Formats: sequence, structure tokens, C-alpha cells
Amino acid sequence: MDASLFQSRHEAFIQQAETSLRRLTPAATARPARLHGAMRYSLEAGGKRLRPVLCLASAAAFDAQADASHAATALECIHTYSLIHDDLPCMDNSDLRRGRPSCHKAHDEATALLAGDALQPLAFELLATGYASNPSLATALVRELAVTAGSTLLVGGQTEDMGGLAAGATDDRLEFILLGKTAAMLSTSFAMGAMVGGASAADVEHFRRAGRASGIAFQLVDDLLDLTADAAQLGKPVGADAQNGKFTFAGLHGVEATKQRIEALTAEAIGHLQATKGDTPFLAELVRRMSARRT
Ligand code: GRG
Repeated sequence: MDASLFQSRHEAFIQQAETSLRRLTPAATARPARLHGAMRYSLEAGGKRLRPVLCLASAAAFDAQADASHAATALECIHTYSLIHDDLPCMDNSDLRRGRPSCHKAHDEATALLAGDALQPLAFELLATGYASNPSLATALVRELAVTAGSTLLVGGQTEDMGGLAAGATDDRLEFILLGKTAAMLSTSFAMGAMVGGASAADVEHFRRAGRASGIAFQLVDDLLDLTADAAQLGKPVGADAQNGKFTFAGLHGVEATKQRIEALTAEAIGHLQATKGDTPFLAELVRRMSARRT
């Protein structure tokens, strides 16, 4: 796809994601303002908006002119809650997120915990109300996101990640963490978009698999950048994974094997997209760029 066409479509999807987020979530001044202010603080902190963009673009790849705004916003709510909780002192204990003080630093720990808590039911409320006119779609979306955010994937991946290298560096544990912490939410972003777009069950499954492969590649690139980039280029300290006893594919298998796996996963993801009836050149280009990023 032509670079300038990609750029303009990407910007339009980001714009749509930002507008929906502002329109569909409570104002910072809504009572209790302390809570809603903290939720808005983290939701509006920027970020790449990768999950809502994938969802909006996946819906647009199919014929149905359905509005994926509620699904896209629900995904960003779950993602943002996971970042808020991940930064808490009892987890990763990180003072910075998206270039500014993390939620518990800008507010306080209890408020940050509650802001993350409140973002979770908000996601499901958005799906239930946004797709109320199509109950089977609403139910399928709620189930999809609930499974992904739950104990076997997002929370499960975070749980198995606790303890880092010291808890045992096996490939089986690593794959569980890669899928749960990173790939599951990206996979579900593709799948929910395809569902809203009216894709067939077979095409939704291809999208889910494309998201899983590109999601694992996305995390492997992250690990590789931590090993090989310089801090100025990355905009954050490098070598942090090894220093913090983190357990990564690149740390376990080396840079060359990681690069080869990223390439294979990217090809696998694009293959799944191309196997569908959807209009997928934009998504294929996004998947390529997710693997080729340098920051
Ligand atoms: C607390 C249940 C719970 C889960 C936390 C998100 C997470 C799981 C941990 C954060 C650390 C990490 C490296 C997770 C892998 C997923 C990931 C790459 C998150 C960052 O996503 P980006 O780069 O972030 O899309 P932005 O800020 O651009 O939205």
C-alpha cells in the first residue's frame, strides 16, 4: 500500500479512536470527579491506540457499515486499566507511563486502583449498550473480551510473569506469557473488529490468528529493542529487561533467532489476512510496520 495513503488512513482511524474515547467515557468532572479524573488522565495520556485502530480497521475491512467505535473504546478501556494496575507498586512499580507520571503518581494509589477497577465494567457496559440492537453480536463481543481480559489470558499472563527469570525460564511459560500479556488483546482487537464488520466465523478466526501472530511479533520486537536499541532512539532506558530479571524470548534464544521468528510470524499474520474475503492491504501494512518499528 502506498505510504501516504497508509498514513492518511492511519491518522483517520486514530482520530476516530480518540473522538470515540472522549464521547463514550464519563467526563473528568462527573461525580466522583476524583475517580473520573484519574480514569480520564490515563485514557487521555496518548499511546499508540493500536488496539482501537486494529478494531476499527478490521471492521472497515468488511462490507457491513457497522460502527465499531464502542468495541474500539472498550478495548482501550481494558488496555488502559491493565497499564494502570501494572504500574502499581505491588506490580511493576513504575513511576512513568506514556511519558508522564503513572496514574498512582499523578493521583494516589487507592484512586489508581479504583480507576483501573472502574475501567473494566465500563468496557462491558459499552459493548452491551453499543450493540444492544444486535443481541447475538453484543453477547459474542462481551464473551470475546471477557475471555481475553480474564484469568487464562491477560490476568493469567501477568500472573505467570511474576517472579521473572527466577521463577523458571521454560519455553512453555514464556509462550503463555507472550500470548496472555500481549498477543491476546491484539488478537481480540482484530477479531472484535471483524465481528462488528459482519465477517463470517471462518474469517473472524483468520483475523484472530493474524492478531495472535502479529501480537507475539510485536512483543518480540519490544524485547529486541530493549537489547539492541540505544536509549536516545528508544526514549527510555535500554537493558531494563535483563536488569529487572525479566524473562524474554530474545534473552532465551538470542537476537538472530528472534529476528527470524518475527519475520515468520509477520508472514503468518499477513497470510491469515489474505485468506479472508476482507479488504486487508491497510491491515497487512500495519502488521508489517508493527514488526519493523524502531521505537
Ligand atoms: C495488570 C492484569 C494486568 C495486566 C498487565 C499490559 C500489561 C499486562 C503489562 C504492561 C507491560 C507490558 C510490556 C505488557 C505487554 C503488552 C504491551 C506491549 C503493552 C504496551 O502496549 P502499547 O505499546 O502501549 O500498545 P501504548 O501506551 O502505546 O498504548
